[in-house]
Parts: sequence; C-alpha cells; structure tokens
Amino acid sequence: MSDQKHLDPNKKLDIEELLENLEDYHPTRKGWVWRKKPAGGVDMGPFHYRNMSEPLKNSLGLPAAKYFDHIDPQPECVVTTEIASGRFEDDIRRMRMAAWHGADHIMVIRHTGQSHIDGMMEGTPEGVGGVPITRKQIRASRKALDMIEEEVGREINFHSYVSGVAGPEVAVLFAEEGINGAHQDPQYNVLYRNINMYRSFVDAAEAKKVMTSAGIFQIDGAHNANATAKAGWLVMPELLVQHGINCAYSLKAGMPKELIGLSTVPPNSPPAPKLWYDLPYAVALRDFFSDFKMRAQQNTRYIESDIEEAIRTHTIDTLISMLTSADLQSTITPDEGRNVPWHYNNIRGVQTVKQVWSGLDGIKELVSLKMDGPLGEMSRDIRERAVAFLEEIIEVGGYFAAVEKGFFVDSAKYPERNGDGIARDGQGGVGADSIVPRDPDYYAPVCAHYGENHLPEGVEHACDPIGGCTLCRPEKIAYIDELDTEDSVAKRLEKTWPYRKGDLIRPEVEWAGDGTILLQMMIPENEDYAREAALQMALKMGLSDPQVINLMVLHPAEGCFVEVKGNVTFDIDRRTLKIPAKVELLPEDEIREIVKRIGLKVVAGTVGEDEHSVGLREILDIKHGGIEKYGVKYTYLGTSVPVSKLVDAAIETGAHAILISTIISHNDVHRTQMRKLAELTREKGIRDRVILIAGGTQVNPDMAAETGIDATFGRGTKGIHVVDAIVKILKARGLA
Ligand code: Z97
Repeated sequence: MSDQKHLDPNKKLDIEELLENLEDYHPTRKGWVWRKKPAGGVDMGPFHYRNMSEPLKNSLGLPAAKYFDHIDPQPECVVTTEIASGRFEDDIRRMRMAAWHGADHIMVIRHTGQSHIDGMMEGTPEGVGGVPITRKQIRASRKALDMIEEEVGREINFHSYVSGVAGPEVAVLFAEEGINGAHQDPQYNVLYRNINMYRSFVDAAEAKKVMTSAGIFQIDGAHNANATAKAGWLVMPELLVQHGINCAYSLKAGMPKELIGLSTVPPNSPPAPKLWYDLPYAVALRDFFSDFKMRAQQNTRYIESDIEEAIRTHTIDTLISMLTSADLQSTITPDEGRNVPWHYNNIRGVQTVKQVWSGLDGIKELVSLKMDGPLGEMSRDIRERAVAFLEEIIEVGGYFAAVEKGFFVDSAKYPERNGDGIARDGQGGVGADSIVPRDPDYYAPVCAHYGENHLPEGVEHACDPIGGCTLCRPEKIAYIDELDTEDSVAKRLEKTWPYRKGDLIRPEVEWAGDGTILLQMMIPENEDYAREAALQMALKMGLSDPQVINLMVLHPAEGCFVEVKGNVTFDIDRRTLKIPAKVELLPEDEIREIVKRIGLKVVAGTVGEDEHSVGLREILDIKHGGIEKYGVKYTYLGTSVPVSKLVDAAIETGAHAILISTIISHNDVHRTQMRKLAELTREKGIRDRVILIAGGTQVNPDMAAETGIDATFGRGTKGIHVVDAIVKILKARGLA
C-alpha cells in the first residue's frame, strides 16, 4: 500500500505514488453520505446561520471571507461539481481544489458517451474519443478522494453513470469500487441513446438492485427532456411523468426512497420571466414527490459563451433551490457552453452556490411562498396536466406503447402535441431481441441480483457456494491494468512530469502543461474588426492557436469586449524566480488596540516641489482604508512642504511619526528629501522619538536603509501597511 495516506496541504498530490499498488486498493467506505447539519444552526465568526452544515477542517472561503474572520460557511445541501477533462490524472487534482472550496459530490463524465459502450473496458486509453469509464480510472479517483476527504474533514461522494446496455456491469463495477452516486434511468437509454426499450428496463431493474446493495444514491434523467425539447418550459408536465415512472420503477426494484433523487432543472432562463415558470414547477415537484430527494441542477440550456450571464442565471436558480429546499445543489461550470470546463470554473460554480446560500441563509424564516395566488394555481395546472398525461399513457396501452407513439419530448404544452416527440420502435434499438427468460431452476451465485434466483438446498446466502462474490470479498476482484502501454496514463504522466514534479511552470486549464491562457480585451471597433484585431493581438503576444471564445458588443460602432484563448509555448523555470520576502501584518485588532492605547499621531505632507497629494491622502484618509481607519490621528500639512516644517510640526504635536511623500524622482530628489529628513531629526535631537516614513511611486523598500529613515513604501501600498510598520517599530523600541 502506498505511503501517501495523509495529504499535506502544502504539497501537491503525488499522482505516481497514488497509482502505486492500485491493484490492491479498496475503498475505505461505501454508500452515499449527506452533510451533517447541527440542530441549533451553526455559529461562525460574528454570525448565526440557519441553513448551514458542519464546517470543514481545511477549506478556502469566498473572496470576502477575509473581512469576516476567514469563515467559510458550508450550505446544508450536498454541492456537486462535474469534472470531466477526459484525463483522470488531471481531474484528480481538480477534485482536490473543488473539495477545498466545498464540493462534496464529484461527478465524472468521460469524453465518450458511456451509454454507447456495450461491455466493460479495461485500461485507460484516450483513443479517439477520450477516456472511457474503467476500473483503473475510478479506483484511482476514489483512492484520491479517500485521502482528500480526510484532508478537508468531510465525506465526498463520487458519482458517474449507469446507462447503456453495459449498465448492470457498470453498476457492479461501481458497487465494487465504492462509487457513491449514479445517474440511472431506463427512459434515458430509450429516448436519447436508442437502446431497446424492453432491454433498457430489464437492465435497469438489475442495475438498481446492485446500486442499492452498495448504498449508491440514484439520480434520474428527466431533466434531459427540458434540455432536449425545443421549448424546455413547455414540457413540465412530462417531466413529472418521467420522474414518476423512474421513482415507481426504482421502488419496485427494491431501492429505498432515501436513495432516490429527482433531477430537476429550472426550465427557463432570463430574459424570460423565469420565476413564473420555474417556481410553480419546483413547487409541483415537491408536492408530488415529497418522499424523495431533490437534486437541483442549474439551467445549462441557454449558456453560450458569456460567463457572467451563466453565473447570473445560476444565482436565480440557487434562489429557487433555497426557496424549495433542494437536497443536492448541482453546479455547472460557467464556461461549459464554450469549452470543456476549466479547473477554475469548477471552483466558480461551487462559489456561486456558497455565496448565494450564505447570503440568503434562513430565507424561509423571513419570506414565504404565496400559495393562494398564481403560484398555487400554476403549480396545480402542471400537476393536472401530468396526471392527464399519465392517464393517456394508460389509455394507449402503457409506457411502451406511448413511447412508440412519440409521446415524450414533444415540444408542445400537454395536452397539445406538435408531433415532434422522440418515437422508438419496441422491436428496434440497440440490444433488441436480447432478453432471455430465466430457466425455472436459474441460479446465479451473486448476492445482489434482481428477480428469480433459485438457491440450492441449504444455501442461505446466494454467493456462499463460491466462497463469496466480489461485493462480499473485494480481494476476488480481478484488476486488469492498461492493455496498451503506449496509449496509457504512464506515458501521459511521463510527458507532464517536468510540470508536476520538475522545475518547469506552464499555466494550465485542463491538463498538466496544456499552456492555455485567456486574454480579455476591449477593442474599440465593430464586431468584425474587433474579432480579427483580437486574434492578431494574441498572435503578436506569441500565443499559439488563438481563438475568440466570447465576444460581447458594447455598442455597434464603439467597441466590443473580446475573450481570446491561446497557448503559451514557453516554460518558466522556477529556479529563476526570486520570491520577495512576505511581510506578515499584525492582526487588525491588535493594531487598533495599540493605536488607541498610545494615542498614535502622525504629521504628513508631500515634500520638495511636489504637488502630487492624492496617494498620500489615500494613505491617510479613512475612505479607502487609510491609517485613520485604524484610529491614527493625522496632521496633514499640504503639498510641497519643507522638511523642516514637518519636523517642527512633529515636535509641536508630539507626533509618533512623520510621513513624507514624493512622486518626482529626477536628480534623485526623492532620496535627497529622505536623507534631509533623517539629518534634521538628528540635529533637533528627536530621531529616536519619531518614526520616519517615505512613500511614492518611484520609492522602493531598499531606500529606507540607503537614506537612514525607518521605512519606505512604493506602489500598491495601503494604510494598513503603513500603520503596521509604525506599530512594529514602536514595539521594537519598547514604546508600545
Ligand atoms: C447532469 N449535467 O448532471 P452518456 N444516464 C442519465 C443521464 O442523464 C446521463 C447519462 C446517463 C448533467 C450530466 C447529462 N446526463 C450530463 C440519466 C447524462 C450519461 O454516458 O453520455 O450517454 O450519458 O445530469
């Protein structure tokens, strides 16, 4: 077994080490896990939360968390992120990043449509279409997640898909390898993957039974109808019917309600008046299916290339989830309409949910849904149409007959029909004529198996005669490593070694060393010229293969916002980088306390012939976080002040520090003024009593030592840096 059991937050996950001894690895636990929600709510920093779960051991909060004691409240719902770069060795690193931001449900989709695979594959070939689902891939991912969940202090659910004619085999693989959640819905295969309808339902019964045995949580596929139909918001009655069919079938296959989740997507998107469609739909769902879990996915149908637009829609979607108490909140990556999702966009999706959920915490205690108006009426209307839809299915001879007649994914609002539904032939599709009745004495020595299984006399447990099946005895699982040594993870890792473990640095968005970066620019031209100009600019910057991935017209003639992706073709050697020493700031509370206790005072002015006062005023003034904010009293003497006047003022007011500012630097005038300040305070005998500080755009930290003053500050300085320096010097001199 590999040594890398406990992750060090300051070290990268070692993929090569992770892959060692994979043949002997078995998951540390199985089954789905919900977040733990303390009964009395959660107290964090100065706040009390009502809809939050237990916080994480290690995590990264929202950007504004630094203003709130770095708290990172975690929503009560499970938060999903979908990671699908096609290279599991790179996905694993992204899983760790996502977990640190609060994802505890990681869905992995391969590049290949899994539903098209009609048997299990081994190895991890990229081939033409991407990495298919394989034991090696999921075992490595689950092994990494076992370590990551220990690092963040919360269980992480790993999820994939049980579909296609290999569905039951895939379900067994998932049960063996500790997958915690899976999409499973026989209707998905029938409608979208043209798998024979009878075969799909037979397979589903088996798959659901196996999933149940390993506590795998199920998500259905109804939402695919509103993603496929021409007008997603019109098929709401059908969505309820599809949910109903899968729920009923799952229960019949022996799946408990707690493991059954409905995949719901708010079907509409602005500029449509979203709430008038999405809220009644969400309410109708909760009314019919209150015993089941709700997995709310965000609307992806209308996402194209504008990330901000995607995030805005998802914010509204998450509001709907909160108002209707979703159990799982799926996040999409806001870039999925324009490229295969990138690392940091998974994090942005998770952050959207975290931000909305904490911002709207306790919303249901403050506002309630008005059910006695249009909301109640519209919700009832959807339910009535769904019931009528079901009745018609029964009238025409049942589900299979209805599919043959094209009842599903018709774009009209039921009971109207446009005749554009997906119709399937009961005798056709993949796997037609492949159902064989079991013999009267059929017996299979496996313990999770749907239907008739005639155990031999005296056998209590179906797999006893073979000494246990692979679900009971994991050591019996046959692990087959990659069959193609060239098209393999080992070869890919060899290529990316310099970026992961060597000294080379390249930016990446999906895969180690991919070199992809994104440029954002405003081009003051019309759309056609802006597009071409942006591409030329990227080429001149040395990017290879530049592509415009988003263009927003700001005005037909005045200009456009353009985003261009491209690849850098150079590396940075980390050995050539000089990392500037970090200044650890004192805690703000400590600074305020000392400033108050000693009544910290300063005098300030720009010196020499220098009229540039804005920078200094920003350092002093409370508005943008100047030293006044921390309680410091200042006397501002104005611009082009002689140094002697500042020194006199310091003596008169008993100031602890003198702050001078110079922008002009010709003839080294800035250094001259600093030296003058040091000399004059010495001459007047107050050098030990005052702290001398200088700032300006051409000033750098080394100048203090060069000129004999105490501290110097350049560009980007804020009030906190100055007050921190003053307090530290006072402490060092034993004066604070
Ligand atoms: C989601 N963002 O979270 P294939 N079975 C069902 C499905 O819905 C899907 C598959 C199998 C989406 C994920 C859509 N769903 C993508 C019920 C896919 C997998 O292996 O590509 O054929 O489909 O729901």
